[in-house]
Amino acid sequence: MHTTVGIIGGGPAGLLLARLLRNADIDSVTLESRDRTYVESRQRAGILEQGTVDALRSAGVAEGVDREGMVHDGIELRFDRGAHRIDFRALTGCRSVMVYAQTEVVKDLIARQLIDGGPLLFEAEVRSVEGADSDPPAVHYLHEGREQTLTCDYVVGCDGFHGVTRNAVPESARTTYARSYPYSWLGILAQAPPVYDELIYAHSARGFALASMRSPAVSRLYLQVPNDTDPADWPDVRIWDELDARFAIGTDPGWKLERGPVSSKAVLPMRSSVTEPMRFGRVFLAGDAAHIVPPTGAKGLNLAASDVIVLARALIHEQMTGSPELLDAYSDTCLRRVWRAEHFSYFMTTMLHTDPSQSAFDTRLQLSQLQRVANSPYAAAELAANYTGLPIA
Ligand code: RFL
Ligand code: PHB
Repeated sequence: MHTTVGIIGGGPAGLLLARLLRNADIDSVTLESRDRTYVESRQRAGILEQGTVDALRSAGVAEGVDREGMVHDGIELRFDRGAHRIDFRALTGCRSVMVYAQTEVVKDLIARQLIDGGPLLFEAEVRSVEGADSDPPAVHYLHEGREQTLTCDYVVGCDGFHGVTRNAVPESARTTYARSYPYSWLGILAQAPPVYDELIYAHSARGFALASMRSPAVSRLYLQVPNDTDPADWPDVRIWDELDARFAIGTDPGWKLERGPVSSKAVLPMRSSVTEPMRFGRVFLAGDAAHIVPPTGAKGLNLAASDVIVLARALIHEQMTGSPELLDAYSDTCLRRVWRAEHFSYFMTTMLHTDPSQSAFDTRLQLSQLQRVANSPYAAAELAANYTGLPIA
């Protein structure tokens, strides 16, 4: 089998790329190692920047987000037992974000691709990509018990942090910059109405906590926990009590989350990593395959979307004009935005979490930075501009 663009991975990056190419009449084949149910139910991100929503709209897959997405015009920061709102609209000239689960984005894209898109194969596990700098490169994969090969004009690795495409780039031609953090997140999904209509990011002496949501009836909540935490050590009641303690405000003992049945519980490590360049020969990397961020800035899914928006534009330009100019610029174009998001995610993470080795001096610095963001329109505007998303190049 041969195709113009071989896409490895059917997460948000791969699926959105397949759709953008389909709309421009460019052939693609998407190979996803997991089954459809697994991919559609993997609990992950929930915040879409305006640019991501616009891309879903222009790709014709925004019916769900337009019907069920919740526009958020700000967030709340809690620290020192006080609450401070960051008003995105006022600070950014009317920008906001949308709360719409990654699971729903993925379901919408899969449904549409299966109706009128290029082939999307589930349980098709890519084993290796060969000949990144040859024409054509070859993708070897296992599907329905058989070893198969797909040759492509271009291969795009959208196969996430643990994917195989990155290995197609010789080690001497790539550099990975990475940082890990001395804490993780315990994330839960709860059948309980969110207690507040915006997200709450809380700094506390007990560690960080985040209250997000998936719908008016479903909450998504996160707690900072030590690395290697076993979720089994966190029965539901312990999670709810800890969340209440971390979100505590003023002297109001009555401020409590609404509790409800917990339907998913998982520990998520916090890492930053960038592999450069994002292109080698005919192989491109996009989304988590090239870079990951700790989730505190809500950037992972949005970076995955902006990479493939830039890449689709470059592939379309090449197909229409024969000019490789935009493809040649792909890596540099994306990396500028990636590093900004890396910095913002690092900034939010280190401002809000308690490092187990942190001193009282470090805590004072965090509180000073939080005060600055809460009280200075300049500092707040910088946070709001990054959170709502900088322009896609
Ligand atoms: P994805 O979503 O990881 O999709 C990659 C896809 O590639 C498939 N795959 C392969 N397919 C074929 N052959 C192979 N050899 C393959 N190897 C892998 C995988 O099955 C998968 O379907 O990457 P993408 O598309 O770049 O999208 C990025 C976002 O998913 C990611 O940035 C965010 O969701 C980050 N993230 C979270 N962000 C949040 O804001 N809140 C969260 O709660 C949250 N949870 C998470 C996360 C990222 C995680 N990982 C694994 C990095 C939880 C996890 C565990
Ligand atoms: C989420 O809803 O999953 C979410 C929201 C904001 C973040 C991270 C995760 O910063």
